[in-house]
Amino acid sequence: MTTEKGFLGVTPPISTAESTEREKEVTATLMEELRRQNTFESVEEARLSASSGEAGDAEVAFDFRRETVLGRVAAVVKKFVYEVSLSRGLSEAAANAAGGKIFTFGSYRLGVHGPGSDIDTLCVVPKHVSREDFFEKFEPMLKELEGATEVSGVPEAYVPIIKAKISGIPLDLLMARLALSSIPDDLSLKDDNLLRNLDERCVRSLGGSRVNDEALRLVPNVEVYRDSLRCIKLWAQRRAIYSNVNGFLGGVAWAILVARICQLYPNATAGAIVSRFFIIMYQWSWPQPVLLKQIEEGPLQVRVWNPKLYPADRSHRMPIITPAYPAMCSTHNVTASTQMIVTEEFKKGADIVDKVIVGTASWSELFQKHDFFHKYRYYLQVIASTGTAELQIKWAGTVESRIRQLVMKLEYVDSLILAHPFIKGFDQVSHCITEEEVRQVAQGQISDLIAKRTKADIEGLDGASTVHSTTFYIGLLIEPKPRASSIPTWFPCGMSAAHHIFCFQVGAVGPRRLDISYPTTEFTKLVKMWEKYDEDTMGIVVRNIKRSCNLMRQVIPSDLIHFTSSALPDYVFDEGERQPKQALKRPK
Ligand code: 3AT
Ligand code: MN
Ligand code: MN
Repeated sequence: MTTEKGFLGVTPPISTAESTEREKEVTATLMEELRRQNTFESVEEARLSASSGEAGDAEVAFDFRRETVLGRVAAVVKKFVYEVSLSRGLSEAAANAAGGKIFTFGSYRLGVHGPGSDIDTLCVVPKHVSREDFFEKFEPMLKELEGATEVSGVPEAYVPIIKAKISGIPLDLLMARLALSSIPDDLSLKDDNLLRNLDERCVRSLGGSRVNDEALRLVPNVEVYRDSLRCIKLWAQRRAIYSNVNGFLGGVAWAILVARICQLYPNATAGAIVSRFFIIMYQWSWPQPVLLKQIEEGPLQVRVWNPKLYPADRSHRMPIITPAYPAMCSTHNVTASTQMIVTEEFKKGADIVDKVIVGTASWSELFQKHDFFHKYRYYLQVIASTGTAELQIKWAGTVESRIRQLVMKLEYVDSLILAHPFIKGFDQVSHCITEEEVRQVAQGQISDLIAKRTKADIEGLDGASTVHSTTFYIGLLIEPKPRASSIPTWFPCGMSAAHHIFCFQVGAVGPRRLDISYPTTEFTKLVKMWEKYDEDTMGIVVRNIKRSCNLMRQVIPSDLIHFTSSALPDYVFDEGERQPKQALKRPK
């Protein structure tokens, strides 16, 4: 796509040069590595041209299985609109003309999906079809579809959604009802005026699709963009910094960042884009925002991101702004800690890519697994528990969405440099035979005995129950002691069982406390304010934990250990990841 200015983006490119021979070479080795890493779905996915009306869409990764499923879903949407139209008294002809169309978004739309990806699908319906119809009529129709399994709607979500699996392929289905009497097959969602007079949920549902389409329109070369984004997504996942909810960057933010680098180097190959990506992002002068185009005003009475106007927007540390109206910040959740962590990863990435270019490192180094569970001496565990799988999803999700509040509170604690949230929780199901065991599990103390017990073992036993727990981790980086000391570390000096308060004390330098009882109690209060919180069925515990026990045993006289100290459990490590030395020393 050409523009009046002759370039895409808010500034002219940094360089319009073609990539060098070396950059072309590393692009080839990068693609090999991405294939080796299994980021592509299948061989079939090798790009076959498919024409489509939308600009920036000349090439689409074509995937026969997914396209077949989408074709069937599109037919159900049309049938659904037709039937609702008839029931509203429309004539046969009008009902037929009412249309209905699906749009994809997310990784599938961008052409960067992997074997496990879902298809994010937006169903667009005319004005006489309601959101209730979507859940009351469309959802059952979907369930009837051959090969459909696990169809379940969440109508009360912020973005209402139906999750489904059809012929083994997961789909996330959203719905938008436009103020039009019919939805023609050639409808485009580009026009901002389509958003007029819509329900907010519809505007939100349209958002993902409009943002992806804009990104594809705003990059100079879609194929280079896809390859580069595939690389950056894999890198961010491996480095455990791919997560919007935990204060890192989510898929939308990564997609925008890579698009911006593509704009700055319109003729570069993917290998060159990736190498520029790290150095530019490492040096970016935040909070200057990353924009793919100038922020536009539009027809709605909705807030557009504007740090001059809104203090909340001014507080965004790494603003990465969505390109479709209404412009929003995709990185609202970033905190001081996560910004530091992401910046450090940019630096590490830049160093590796430099070496790749000069030939002293291979791409596989870029995709090495994070070292979160080796990096810190102390960790917080946040344990959410309930008695059923269904309730657990909601409760754990609620707790997870509040974890960044805990991180922000921890950031205020003196001598805590960094609070590093891990990007995912760990789920466990424990079969308990006594109340005491239930209490232990809720406290994160799952003995080998409990861990080994199966459902069958507790069947029919009086007082037995199953506990579902999800444990989240926050790594704590504590300021080094003011004076050098041979006694290596902080150690726990106490814990109040009632409030899960704990503090640390420095050995040689004399009592200096790291008191994090305030942030942790505030946090538990906050999560309990959830409107569906029920103290009889939902547990929340925060406790501290050490990377490993033996470390502590070497330095702390036994009479100073006031509570059963715990080390990181084995399940956070991949097989063979834990240092064999440590594993051997761990007490049985
Ligand atoms: P995968 O390849 O599917 O893992 P993706 O980038 O497609 O990667 P998702 O399917 O999770 O990731 O999300 C696709 C888009 O859906 C991104 C965002 O616009 C929207 N989205 C994701 N999660 C939520 C959510 N919780 N609420 C609202 N929108 C969401
Ligand atoms: Mn997806
Ligand atoms: Mn999805």
